[in-house]
Amino acid sequence: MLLRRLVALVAAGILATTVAMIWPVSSGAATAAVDIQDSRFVAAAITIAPGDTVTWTESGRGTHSVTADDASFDSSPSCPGTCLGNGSVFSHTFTAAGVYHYYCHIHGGPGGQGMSGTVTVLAAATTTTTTAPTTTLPGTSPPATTPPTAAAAPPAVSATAALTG
Ligand SMILES: [Cu+2]
Repeated sequence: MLLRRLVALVAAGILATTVAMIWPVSSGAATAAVDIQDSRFVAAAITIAPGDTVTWTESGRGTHSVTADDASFDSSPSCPGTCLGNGSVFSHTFTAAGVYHYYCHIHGGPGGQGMSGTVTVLAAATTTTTTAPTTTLPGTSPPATTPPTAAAAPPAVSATAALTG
């Protein structure tokens, strides 16, 4: 009986662990994908939540870079020279809200020139909460809640009385 319950608990634990391992989205952070083509980013403008990771995958034949206007990230600081080639993947996690402009060292420039894109990171509080309207009917104010009175302490039993009784 007890053994069967224990086995069930262990089985449930293993199942939960397995699900957590093959299902890594449980943390809440998401991944957005941008395709690096010749010579543009697709989609050029994306919107994500704080903590999300953007993954750029090069599918073109030329070489490119993913370089932030404010230098907060750069896939290829020494590009031209060493750049992203076909099949290369670059990813960056955005934690702070804001609009991040980026460009390709070879085919673009800061300020949205040529091959460029934007990542918009929304403010942290993006969960929409629907507040139900509070209607107060006249004359139906709820009775003032009185805190429950503390239960009377049980009379102390005198040890001597018990002994002499
Ligand atoms: Cu490029």
